[in-house]
Parts: sequence; C-alpha cells; structure tokens
Amino acid sequence: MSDMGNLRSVLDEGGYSGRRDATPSDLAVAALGVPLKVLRACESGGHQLAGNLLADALAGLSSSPKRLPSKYFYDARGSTLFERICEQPEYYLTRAELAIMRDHVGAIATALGSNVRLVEYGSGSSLKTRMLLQHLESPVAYVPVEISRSTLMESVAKLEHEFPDIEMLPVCADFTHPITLPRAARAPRRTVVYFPGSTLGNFAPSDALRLLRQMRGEAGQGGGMLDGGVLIGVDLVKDKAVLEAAYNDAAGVTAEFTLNLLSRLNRELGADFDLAGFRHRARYSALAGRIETSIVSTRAQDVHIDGCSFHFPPDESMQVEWSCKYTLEGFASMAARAGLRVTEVWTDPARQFSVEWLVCK
Ligand code: AVJ
Repeated sequence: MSDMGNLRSVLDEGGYSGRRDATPSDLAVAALGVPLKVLRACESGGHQLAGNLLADALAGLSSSPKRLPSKYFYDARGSTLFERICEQPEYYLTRAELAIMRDHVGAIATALGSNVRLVEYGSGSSLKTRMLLQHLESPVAYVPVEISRSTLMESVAKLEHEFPDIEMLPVCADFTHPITLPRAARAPRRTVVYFPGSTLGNFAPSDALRLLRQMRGEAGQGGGMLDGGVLIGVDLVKDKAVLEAAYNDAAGVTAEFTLNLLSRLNRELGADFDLAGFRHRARYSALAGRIETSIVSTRAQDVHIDGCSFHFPPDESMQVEWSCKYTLEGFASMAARAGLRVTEVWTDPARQFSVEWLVCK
C-alpha cells in the first residue's frame, strides 16, 4: 500500500473521535504526507493537555510538599533531551532493553503471535517498536499513544514509510486518562499493549496498578478475538551507586531535562521561574525501591503563575519524578493483582533490565 493509500483509508474511515469532512487544511496536510489522524487527534487533545498543565501546575505548587507531574517533561525539547539521556554512558536502561530486544526479538514475536493489533503507550522515538514490527508475523495495525505531538508525528511518518502494509493509527493523548482507541480496518487476532522503557516506574504503586488494569482491559476486549496481552519493559532493583549515576549523568543532561520542566512552565504558562535559582537532585530510596527526583530551590524566592504567587524557602524541594525499580517477584505480584500473569521474562546478561510478557488471567 502506498502512503496515499494509508491516508486514503484514514480519510475514508473518519477520525477515531467521530467522522468529519476533510477541510482544506487537512488536504494540504495530506499532500505533505503527514497522517491526518495525527493532526486531528492532536487538535482535540492539545487544548486539554494545555488546560491540564495549568491546573496541574497550580495544584502541585499549592500542595505540601510541592510537586509537579513528570508527564510534563515531554514537550519537544524534553523529548529531545530524553533521547540524549538514553545515550549517556551511565543511563544503562535503554542499552539493556535494546540488547534484550536484539537478542530475543524472535522469541518475543513468537510469544505475541500473528495478526496483532499493537497498541503502544508513550511511543517515544519507536526504535524498539521498529524491531518488533520487523519480526511480528503480519501485524494488523500500530496504535501509538503519545503525549508529545512532535515525537508522535515524526516517528509515525518514519514507520509509515518502512511498514506500508501496517495500518498506522496514531493518537496524540495522555494515556493516563481513559481513552477509546481506534480499531483497525482488518480484524486482528489479538491486541497487544506494548509499554517499553520502564515508563511504568514513573507511577506510584496505586497508579501503576490502575494503569496495568487499563492495559488489561484494552488487551482483553474480545469480540471473537483471542485474549491479548501486555509486553512491558521493567527496570530491576540493583546497586544504589549504579542507579544514582544513571539519574545524575556527568554531562548534566538529566539535570537539564529536569529543569526544562520549569522552562516549559515559563514558556507555556508565562511563569517566572529563575532557572539559576533551582537545581536537579536524584536519590535512590532503597526502602521505597525508587529513584526520587526533585527540583531544589537554592535560595528564598517567589514564583508567579497565572496571578498566583508561590514561595520557596532555601533548600525546599519539589517532587517531580519517581522511577520505581522492581524485583521480578514484586512485579509479578502487582501484575497478578491487575489480572495479568507473567508468562515469559527476558533479561540482559547482567540482569539489569527485563522485558516481560503478561497474558490475561
Ligand atoms: C522514560 C520514565 C523510563 O524514569 O528512567 C530518565 C525518565 N528521567 N532520566 C526513567 C527519566 C530521568 C525515564 N523513563
């Protein structure tokens, strides 16, 4: 199928949020070869995301201790910085997961089976997805759900070129909210939710459990289909020094990534954070089994957003990210509570990271 063929099918089918006629700007976009659904999904999701940013920032800065949600790291600049984090020598996660995919993608594809509708939460740059799509037997559709519009559009444009026979159904949305995902034109054998990169680690245990249940719901909805499953990347508990180095790289990219959250609030909400007055801090709590990342105020200062004023005493820290680490047993018991059974686990030789195949119980 050609690129225009893909666009045609998107046009014929209408958007996942309802049919509407193509406007002149849609047609201009179609001519450029950008999938229409990306633009349409982003248009509807975009306002909501911006609205949530203000509400979430005000609520987070008003709470005690102050906090900001880590999902807002990923604007265009944050997504670029995250890709640079993945290249840092201390950040072992990406390399370990890629090594697992490289060594075991054949077995992984066999476990998932043929004619899969592949849903991906937080699709990022889709490098690991490319390996998966190359090895799966006649996959039906790829449904990436990604909060960063620029990342989503770039990765789908590339994948569409490389996999012209796979229906591309990109959705620009926040996957932490319940969403109705588009169905494929051709009937799949099962739905597989792919959640790589240890993104689950960014959620508190109760939210992680809720998200696993949401994925189980997406994978389990039958209608004559086989029950599907969840393919997930899970980072494992390890030495504190290794973990802390991964989140405090020597080149300072992670610090820049963390502080970009404040730049984003300045850019998008007209806040007046002075970046010179804040620093990045990431520490491992062995008790909680997680890296806790904070932004620390280096002096007394006041910050203004949307007519509200927030005071920071010196050394006050603002919680911005958790990166939870799991033992294989701990993760399996959480999955079980979400109605999922771990049936296969692949790890890298150093057992730093795992890719796990969960099926509906
Ligand atoms: C993309 C969520 C897996 O927590 O390791 C990297 C994000 N933050 N360095 C992680 C992140 C700081 C990353 N995840």
